[in-house]
This record gives sequence, C-alpha cells and structure tokens, in this order.
Amino acid sequence: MKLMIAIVQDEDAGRLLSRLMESGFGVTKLATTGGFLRAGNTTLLIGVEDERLEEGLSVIEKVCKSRTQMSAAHTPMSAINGTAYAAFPIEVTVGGATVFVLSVDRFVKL
Ligand code: 2BA
Repeated sequence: MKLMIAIVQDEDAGRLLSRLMESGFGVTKLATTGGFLRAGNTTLLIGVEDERLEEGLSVIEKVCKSRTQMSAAHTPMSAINGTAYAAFPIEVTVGGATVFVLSVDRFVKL
C-alpha cells in the first residue's frame, strides 16, 4: 500500500476530492499553508493499493491544471526587534499538484 500526500490549490481541491471519492479512493483533506507564498492550499492524504497508484495520480493530473499568477513573496529582513518580512511581486506557477508517494508499512483500522 502507498500513501499519496498531494498538495493542491484550494480552487482545485473540491473538484479533486469529488473525483477521487467517485473513483473509490479514501481521502482525508487538510487545510494547509504554503511556506513560500504563505497562502492557503489543500493537502490530501490518499491511502491507495499499489495497483491503483497510477490511476490516482492520473485523476490528480487531470483535475489540477497549472497556471501562472502574480503574487507577493515575503523575504525575511533583519530588524531591531525580531524578524521583519518585506513583500515584493513575483510571477509564480500555481496549480498542478505536488505529490509525495510513501510506502505504508501497516494500515489498520482499530
Ligand atoms: P508554496 O511554498 O506557497 O509555493 C507556491 C509556489 O511558489 C510553488 O509551487 C512554486 O511555483 C513557487 N515557489 C516556491 N518556492 C519558490 C522559490 N524559492 N522561488 C520561486 N518560486 C517559488 P509548487 O512548487 O507547485 O508548490 C506548491 C506547494 O506545494 C507549496 O506552496 C508548498 O505548500 C508545497 N510544496 C512544494 N514543494 C514542497 C516540498 N519539497 N516539501 C513540502 N511541501 C512542498
């Protein structure tokens, strides 16, 4: 068994959750925040049998399209008391999905 950890844009999360559930995958949805943009994103935990891994990845790929957008990046600057952050505009690619695939040693429901 594998555990997919998929980080996706909030805009894609609802549709992706529906598609995965319709296809019979078990999913847990977490509200998360990206470290670079400091904006909300969504992390899905998807436990999947090895033989369905590629199918799961393909559902994610179909739903999560990447696009570019202007955003504010926050860079740490030295400050007298603690750390201050400066924001500057930057074009970033958003959407798509960042997916980690981990092997699961044991899966139990107690
Ligand atoms: P964020 O960290 O908010 O990053 C959002 C997007 O900003 C990234 O998209 C990338 O296009 C851009 N970006 C990130 N760091 C950058 C940098 N140092 N310079 C220029 N642009 C940068 P993705 O790469 O698709 O990542 C989307 C989200 O996936 C990330 O949100 C983060 O929450 C997660 N993520 C990506 N790589 C990760 C990793 N190695 N470990 C854990 N989480 C990761």
